[in-house]
Amino acid sequence: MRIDILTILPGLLEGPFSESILKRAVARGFVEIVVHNIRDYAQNKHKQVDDYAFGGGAGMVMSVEPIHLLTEKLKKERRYDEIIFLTPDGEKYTQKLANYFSTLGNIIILCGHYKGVDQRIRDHLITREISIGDYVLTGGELAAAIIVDSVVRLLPGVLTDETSALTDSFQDNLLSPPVYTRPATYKGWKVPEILLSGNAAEIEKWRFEKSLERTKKIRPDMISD
Ligand code: 6GU
Repeated sequence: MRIDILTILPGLLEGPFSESILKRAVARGFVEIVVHNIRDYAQNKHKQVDDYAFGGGAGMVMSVEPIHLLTEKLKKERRYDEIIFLTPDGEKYTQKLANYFSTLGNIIILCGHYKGVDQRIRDHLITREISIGDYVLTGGELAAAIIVDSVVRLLPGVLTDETSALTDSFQDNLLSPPVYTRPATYKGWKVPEILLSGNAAEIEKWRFEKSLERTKKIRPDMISD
């Protein structure tokens, strides 16, 4: 899979893909992540990538031209399955979308900023508009890191324990059960006896009950919806 990220703040995306599982996924060639600075495609001498909104109003708007030049260049090099715009007024991001994105070959992610982007970008270049939740970020970069993380860990071979993505919260529509590791007692805080019993069937049953209990309490909407 190849992911091209278009941003005016490439520095914000230097960290997230340089550690741990994502770093290894890149090093092993499971995914190629390319961050592009939109400013490199500005055609004016001040490298300006935004401008005042027609009709007035507060806030700058990201201009069509540099983003169009960049997407056209990329589209000449390969076919893209989706060109995603990250924006608080997009479709809500879920595990279902992460699963879908993980099946694709090449995607472009455009990080929004300021008051938004010129609507003509959304109308003519973008295939999907995504929000990661009902709150407002200063820009789409951190949302891009979240989406890339959630997608890349699903690529076959990326997780060392191949089954671990299958037991995720949300993958089976229940939150995960509590987990424990050694020591069995820490300053009087005990691990539930059942987990030390070696009875696999009973442990499985206990985990399911705990998942259900947690979900009913914290996310009843996940059960009743
Ligand atoms: Cl994708 N972008 C911004 N700027 N804010 C958000 C968001 C995205 N998702 C939730 N809030």
